[in-house]
Amino acid sequence: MTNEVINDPKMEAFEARIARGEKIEPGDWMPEAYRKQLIRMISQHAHSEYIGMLPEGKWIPHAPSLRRKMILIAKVQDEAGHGQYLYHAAETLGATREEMMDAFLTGKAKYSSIFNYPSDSWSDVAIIGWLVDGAAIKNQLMLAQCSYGPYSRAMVRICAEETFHHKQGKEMVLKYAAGTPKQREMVQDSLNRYWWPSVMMLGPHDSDSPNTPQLVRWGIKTKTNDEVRQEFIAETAPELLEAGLTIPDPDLHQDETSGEWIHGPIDWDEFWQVVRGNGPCNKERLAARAKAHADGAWVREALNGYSQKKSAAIIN
Ligand code: FAQ
Repeated sequence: MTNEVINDPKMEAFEARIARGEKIEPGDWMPEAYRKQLIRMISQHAHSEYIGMLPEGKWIPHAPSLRRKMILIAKVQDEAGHGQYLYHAAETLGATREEMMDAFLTGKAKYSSIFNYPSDSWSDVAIIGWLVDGAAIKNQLMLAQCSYGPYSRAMVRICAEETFHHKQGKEMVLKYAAGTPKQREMVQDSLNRYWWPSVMMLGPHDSDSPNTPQLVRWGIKTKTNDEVRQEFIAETAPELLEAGLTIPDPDLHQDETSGEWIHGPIDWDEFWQVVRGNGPCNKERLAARAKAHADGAWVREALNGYSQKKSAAIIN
C-alpha cells in the first residue's frame, strides 16, 4: 500500500469504521479494491450455490421415500434461493446479473471446487448434507460477521437454512452408518470420496492464500482458511468416528496436549486441477448450467417485456 493511500482521509475513515465494527452499506464510500474483492467473492459464492444444485438435484427422482424426496426438493430449492440473495448482494456493488452470468458460463469466474465431483450414490446426498453443508456453514458463520452489510445479512438468512441442510444430512448418515451392512458400506464409500474434497473446499493453506490478508484487514473475512478448516475438522471428525465410520486420512489424530485435530497432507495438486477446470465434472456441470440458461431465455424476455410495460403504464 502506498503512502498516498495510507494518508488518504477517506481510507482512514473507512478503516476506522471497520475497526469500530460498523457495517459498510451500498451507498457508502469504499475503496475500489474492497468493492472488487466483494464482487469476486459474492459472485463466486452465488455461482457455487447455483451449480451446487446439480449433484444433489440428480437424485430427486431416485429418492427412496416421499419424505426424503420432499426434504431434498426443499434443500435444492433453498440453494437456488441462496444464489438469488447472493446475486442481489453483488448487484448492490454495481455488478450486473448479465456480467456475472457471462463470466460464470464462459468459465472465467470461479465457483466452489466441491461441485465438480460426481454424486454416484444416494448416500452422497447424505454426506454432502453433513460434510459440504457443514464446511459451508463454518465458512458462512464467519462471513455473517463480515463488514459489508448486504453480504452479512444474506449470510444470516442462508446459515439458518443451511443448518437444516446440515441436520438432514447428518441424520441420514447416522441412520445408514447404523443400518444394514449394505447401507454402511454405501455411506462409507461416500465418505471416502467426499472427505478430502470437503476439507479442500475451505481454500488453500493461509501461506498460499493471496486474498486473505486484505480480506481480513477489511473485515470481509473474520477468520483465515486454515482457522475455518480446523473448526470444521474439530467438529466433524469425532462425530464421524463415533458413528463407527473411518475417515480416509491415516494421519488424522487429536493432539493430546492442545486438543487440536491434526490432519494429513492435502493433495493441493488435485485441488488446483479442479479449480482450473480439470476436475471430474467441471465440463458437465458448466454445460448443464449453460443449457438451463439458454432454455430460460424466454422467461427473461417475458419478464423484461412485462416490467417495461408496467413502467410505461406508471409513466403514462
Ligand atoms: N474452489 O486467496 P484464496 C456451499 C480460489 S457454498 C474454487 O484463499 P479467498 C453451499 C480463490 O477464489 C460454497 N476456487 O481466496 C452449498 C482464489 O482465486 P481468485 C462456496 C477456490 O477468497 C452446500 C484462489 O483460489 N462458498 O457450499 C476455492 O481468500 C451444499 C486463492 O484462494 C463460498 O464461495 C474453492 N474451494 O478464500 C450449496 C464462500 N478456494 O478468486 C449446495 C465465499 C479458493 O483470486 C450444496 N468465499 N479458491 O482468482 C469465501 O469464503 C472465500 O472466497 C474462500 C477462498 C474461502 C472460498
